[in-house]
Amino acid sequence: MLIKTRDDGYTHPQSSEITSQAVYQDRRQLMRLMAGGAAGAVLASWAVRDARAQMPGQGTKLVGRTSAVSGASTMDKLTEFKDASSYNNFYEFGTDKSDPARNAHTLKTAPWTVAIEGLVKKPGNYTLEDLLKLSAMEERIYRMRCVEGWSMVIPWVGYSVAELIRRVEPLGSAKYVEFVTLADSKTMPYVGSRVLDWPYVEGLRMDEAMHPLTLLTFGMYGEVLPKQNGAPLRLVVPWKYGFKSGKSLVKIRFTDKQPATAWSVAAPQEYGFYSNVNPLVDHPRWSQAAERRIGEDGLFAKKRKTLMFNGYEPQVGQLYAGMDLKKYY
Ligand SMILES: Nc1nc2c(c(=O)[nH]1)N[C@H]1C(S)=C(S)[C@@H](COP(=O)(O)O)O[C@H]1N2
Ligand SMILES: [Mo]
Repeated sequence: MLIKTRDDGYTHPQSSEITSQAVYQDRRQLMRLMAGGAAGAVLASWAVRDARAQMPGQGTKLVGRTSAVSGASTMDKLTEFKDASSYNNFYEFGTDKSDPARNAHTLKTAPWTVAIEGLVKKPGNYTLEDLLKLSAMEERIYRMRCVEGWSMVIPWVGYSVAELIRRVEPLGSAKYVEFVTLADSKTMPYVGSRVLDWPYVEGLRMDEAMHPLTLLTFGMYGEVLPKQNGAPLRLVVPWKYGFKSGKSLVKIRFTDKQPATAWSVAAPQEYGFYSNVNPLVDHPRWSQAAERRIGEDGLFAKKRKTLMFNGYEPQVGQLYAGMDLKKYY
């Protein structure tokens, strides 16, 4: 196992700066679960790091387990935790970038179960505890490129969703995977609003879901996910626009038909099923050739060029060999 100490000056945030007391209790509970899981060593060190980060004045450096998945990490400078946890899209909690951080405290993340349904040999309800123990956690530093033209670089913690998919044994007839997220109007103030059809649904072709880069994500910056980032578990698909990465997942369904996904239903001419990051295919209302890196580029700073498949072309390009990406946007 490779251990890497960060040398870019990144300092772990004090947990008191980012969590209220109630959230903090939840978090401790989860940390205990994680430390007791099958992935003992990695998770224990994660818990220790978390504990160290809570001591005032330690300036703890983040130590991460480098991902075993080829191409899973980038050398780009990390986005500050405070930016990654305060500038969000999570429409269930409001459409303003600052709404999720302000409103998501009402989300109840325990107990939590994920239903596995459809064309699969082992359907059923899997608890968060089951899922935490299912495979070893890795830290992967991925770029996140939002379709609106901004990007971040975030150290996510999780494992390839392929690990889960293999365990539940999809049938040969399963061609797509649908990811359904929580829609609880009691705790999510914008569920019921007409911006989108709820629940927020996303989907991937089976081979995309099975790709090792596709991360079932439980944490970021060495801690469990903040609620505004999709606690207690979400998907991160780094070569696709951010909206493909559904937050607060409650159902994973295997199907033989391409799922009707939230944004492609709301505005089909603007958002397709594939939504691969592609600087050569513009959004009908704006160019996708460049992006602004949150926290790094000032308002008047030059944007950076957007990379094909968000820079993951060597890993995922083959999935789309021969496809017309202007047609399958
Ligand atoms: N359930 C749900 N998941 C969601 C969204 C949402 O509105 N609801 N927004 C998406 C969009 S548009 C983006 S860019 C990413 C943002 O993830 P982040 O806030 O963790 O950076 O989450 C995606 N996942
Ligand atoms: Mo987005």
